[in-house]
Amino acid sequence: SDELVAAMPYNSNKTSEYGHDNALAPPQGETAEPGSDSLTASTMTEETGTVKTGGAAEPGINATVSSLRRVRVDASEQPLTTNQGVRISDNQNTLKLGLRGPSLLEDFILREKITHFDHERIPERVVHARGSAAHGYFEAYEPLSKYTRAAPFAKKGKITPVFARFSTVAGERGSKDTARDARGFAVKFYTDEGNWDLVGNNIPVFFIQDAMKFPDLVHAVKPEPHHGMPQAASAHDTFWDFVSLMPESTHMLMWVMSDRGIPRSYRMMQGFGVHTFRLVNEQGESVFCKFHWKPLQGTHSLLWDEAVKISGADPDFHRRDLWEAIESGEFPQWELGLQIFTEEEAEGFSFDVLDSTKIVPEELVPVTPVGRMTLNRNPDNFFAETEQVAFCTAHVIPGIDFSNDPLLAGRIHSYVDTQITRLGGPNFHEIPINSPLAPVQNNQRDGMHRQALHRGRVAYEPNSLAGGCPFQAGASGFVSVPETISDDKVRGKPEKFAEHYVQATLFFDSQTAVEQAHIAAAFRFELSKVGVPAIRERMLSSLVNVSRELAAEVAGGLGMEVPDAMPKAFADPQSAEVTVSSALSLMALPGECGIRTRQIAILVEEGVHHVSLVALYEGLTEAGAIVHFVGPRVGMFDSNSGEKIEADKSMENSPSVLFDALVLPDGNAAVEALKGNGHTMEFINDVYRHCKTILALGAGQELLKEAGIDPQTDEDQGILLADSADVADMTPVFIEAVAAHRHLSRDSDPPIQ
Ligand code: HDD
Repeated sequence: SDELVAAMPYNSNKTSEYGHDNALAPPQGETAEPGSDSLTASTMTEETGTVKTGGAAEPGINATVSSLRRVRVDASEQPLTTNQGVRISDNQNTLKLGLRGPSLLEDFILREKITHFDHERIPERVVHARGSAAHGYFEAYEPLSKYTRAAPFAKKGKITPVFARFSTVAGERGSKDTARDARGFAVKFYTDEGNWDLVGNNIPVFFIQDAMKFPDLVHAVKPEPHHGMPQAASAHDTFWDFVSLMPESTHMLMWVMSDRGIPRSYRMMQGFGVHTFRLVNEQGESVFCKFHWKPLQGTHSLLWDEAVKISGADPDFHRRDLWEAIESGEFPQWELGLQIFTEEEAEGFSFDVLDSTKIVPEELVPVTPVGRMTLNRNPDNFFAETEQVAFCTAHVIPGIDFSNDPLLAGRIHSYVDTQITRLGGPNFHEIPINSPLAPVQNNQRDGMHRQALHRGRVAYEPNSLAGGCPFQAGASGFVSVPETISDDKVRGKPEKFAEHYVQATLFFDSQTAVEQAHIAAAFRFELSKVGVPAIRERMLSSLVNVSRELAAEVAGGLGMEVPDAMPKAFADPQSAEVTVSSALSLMALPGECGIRTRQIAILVEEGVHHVSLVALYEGLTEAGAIVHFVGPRVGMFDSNSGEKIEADKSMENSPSVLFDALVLPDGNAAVEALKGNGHTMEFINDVYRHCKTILALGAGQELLKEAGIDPQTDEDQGILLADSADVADMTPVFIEAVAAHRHLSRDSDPPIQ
């Protein structure tokens, strides 16, 4: 297989490419025990590979790479050609009659190039247009055969290749990453028994209960149709008009207005399948199930002021973060957990499990970890993979089935349908990123962009001319769970669907005080952008039903009185099993990642103290942080020892919102120069306001004072002072403070700094 790897085309710009010198690719054929730390260094092996897919994967090679290999293009040391493979001699000049004469129609080279260019764009996704994706694998902890025959859970340590795409919902393809929004969390499992897509969000509930309302919801949140504004924002009249008239949205509004609506990174958010699904075992017995992804990097969020500023400084903030982490070998991981419960248990719940605006509290049904996903390879080509990947909730495999959730039903239709416009026809399953590893044999034929060469004269079933093949798989195929239903044909909802507030209150009451304050501030911000007073008032009247304190806080922020509560559709609901759930607070999942991949800025100027900064740089880098020297400009600076320090970022090109922590350097001359630069104060002020850790070394403490921060009166653990000589002792203290993510005792509304 060494030869095989060597023969593979590779992208020389990618450090993590297989076959590349110094590649970060996993060692050949290594197998890791589930749960061991070396897991990140393993991919598919003969043993755990996909046996049913026309051969096991090559050792050390992720099977998705093999399936994409035939379409990878490597142009190194190759001549330019047309799409017909004809070599192009001149790529600069049109064919003309005379140097100053007219261009000739016969210039097929020009025409092919321009024509192709003219058709480069495809329609963007109608929602979730903005996204980023990566390859990886899922590894099962234990066989789950008691509950499901689904291939990925067939045996302990079994590995299934995946492709995961994260997205915002409302913004267009080129919009900013840090908008307040739900985030898509879609995972395609290339299983032995066909593709399974788990198309979820980072929020476990949805705005609406019935797919019938989806176009209305999306029309309301998208830019208003008359003037096309605002982009990637829910803070406008049509959205709040709609949701204030749809009290079933209230629970999800609480989540989106919480800090979960502005994650720090795609790597640091949870994922949820949202709907109740079914698991089905070999005997055809089924249980209900909810899917949860838990990031092993911890769950962390931005602050709103920070998110707004990042959207200007780096609209690709989340895309860059995911890409860079994977390129550097810091492979993000999520644990998959299941909430499993029976239909009988579900009947006893105070809420309806077919209602996607409700969670099943973890205190009622615990989450059982069943496996782990690792993303370890960036796509080769954004368009071919991230843009063309087609997730469909209808893509399930034997062992996974649907519940009767009416929102899910509409989705089962919508996703396949939308790809036909977006990807130009019914053969999108043949686009390499979408094609299953499991073999595809059926009698579907033709259509736009058909790739498969179906052989023989038979394209129907039953047949005798092809020996009856391909034949029906019977019990080894997908068999829907039988369900006896005798009822009226009706447009309506079950009774428990009419209760809209109990779980919104559960969510709010389960938050820490800081999180509650952020929720109130988010409602205030969003509603302050609403121009029609009646909409603000209606939304406030709905919030009264969630929490009078919340409604009062938001009303105060809008200069309004608290209105009367909105009449409830279901005045006397069954009492809830759970009234506070710590799992709903973001603070509940701190993660195990320390300061790995955290971005730390060390300010530099001419005359900066050399020894202390180099020591600190090394200590932090060793702990896995990404440390940048940030100057008034990029380039070389003379330190106090005469040695050079190179600034790879400038305060102009990288304001402090892009970093997780700040170091103010020692060195009198440097500090004097930094003091005179307006950018320095902005830099410090934002780090302070956003509750991040600041370490001031020696004379650098002057800069804190200059910025109006008095460390003596400030008791928070995120402002650290040290002499340059004490850097070695201070480094672990600093690391601990950065790992805390934020020092929220500093958080105030409005900000004091
Ligand atoms: Fe959806 C895309 C998640 C309800 C119709 N949806 C889309 C994506 C995600 C979700 C993550 C992007 C997939 C990707 O990365 O390509 N959607 C959800 C969740 C929902 C939900 C978690 C509620 C539980 N969606 C929903 C409904 C409908 C749709 C009710 C229609 C009836 N969603 C679509 C779509 C999209 C889509 C129009 C746009 C692009 C695409 O499918 O491929 O079909």
